[in-house]
Amino acid sequence: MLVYAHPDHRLHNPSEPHRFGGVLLPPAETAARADRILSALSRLEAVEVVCPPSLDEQDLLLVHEPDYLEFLRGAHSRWRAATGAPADGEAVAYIRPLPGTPWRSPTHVDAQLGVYSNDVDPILEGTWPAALSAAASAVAAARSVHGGRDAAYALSRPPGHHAGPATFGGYCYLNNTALAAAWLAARGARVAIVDVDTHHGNGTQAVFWNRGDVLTVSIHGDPEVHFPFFTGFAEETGEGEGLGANLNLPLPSGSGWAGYAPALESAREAVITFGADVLVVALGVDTHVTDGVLALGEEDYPLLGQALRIGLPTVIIQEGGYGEGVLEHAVPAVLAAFS
Ligand code: Q9C
Ligand code: ZN
Repeated sequence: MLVYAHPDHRLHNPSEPHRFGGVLLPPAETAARADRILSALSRLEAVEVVCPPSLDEQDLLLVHEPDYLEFLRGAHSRWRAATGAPADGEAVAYIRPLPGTPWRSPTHVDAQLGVYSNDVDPILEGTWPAALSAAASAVAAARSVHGGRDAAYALSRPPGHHAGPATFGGYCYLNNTALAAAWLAARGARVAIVDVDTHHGNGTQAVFWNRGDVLTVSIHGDPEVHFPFFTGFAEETGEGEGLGANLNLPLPSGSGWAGYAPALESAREAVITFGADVLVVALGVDTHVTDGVLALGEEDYPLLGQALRIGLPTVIIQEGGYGEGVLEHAVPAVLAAFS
């Protein structure tokens, strides 16, 4: 398996705890995650690890709004100038516009943090270069598959599938999966995305909501009770040209392989019916029982890897997965079974 990984991911390594449901928790999405995956992958045979070339930043416009990109790039230094915070400070939104009443686009960075995010994710001094490096891995993997490779894996972090055209959230800043798919679609490919992260790929859904040339499928824990809550329901099928090109397969909280396997089969059928000529997999392994949303076990990840072999050129992008021992086992298990 060809693996793209970039060391700049370490520039985004949040450390401030945040309160979730009344409990103060340390950040789950840290630099250690990618290091853990990479050392586990090096124990697989036939793994070739390559540092991707720098992204052509024009490619970001395939997915993201120019004002959002300008904000992400400059937010930390503007926040320091406005607040006197130190270089290692973590900029987090504390105020947001209210719906239902007119509001003016704010010029203050604290207010802009609340316009561009819907969560408590921080912007650090190194968030922008780290997010760029994750996107570079995703686009490099897409490029190599476009160039004739059967498959490539991007060890992208921070992850991407919760980032929308102009929003960050759920640990995601640039939508790596959407960038890989949009890059391929811009070259004429008919692209299917299958998102197997345990959370709905809301950012990816938003990016392609009106597009008929990219199918978005997401299998995830019931958003009635799990992040991202507001989207991920079966009735969301896309709009305009995109009507019918978005498929959500929410599963009851705590579903194991018995519930998961039929959803995967529906996803496979949708990809084939769509007539895709390339597949992009958003590979979150937070479906593991220890993450508290779905309840896959160690033995299920080889089955997942096999099910993702649809006979299409395939780009695999890392999304979530956090639990001790889970990343180390599940990511190599999926890639080995896929290969
Ligand atoms: N117990 C990805 O998997 N919720 N993002 C935190 C803490 C945020 C997940 C709740 C979940 C975001 C890429
Ligand atoms: Zn997730």
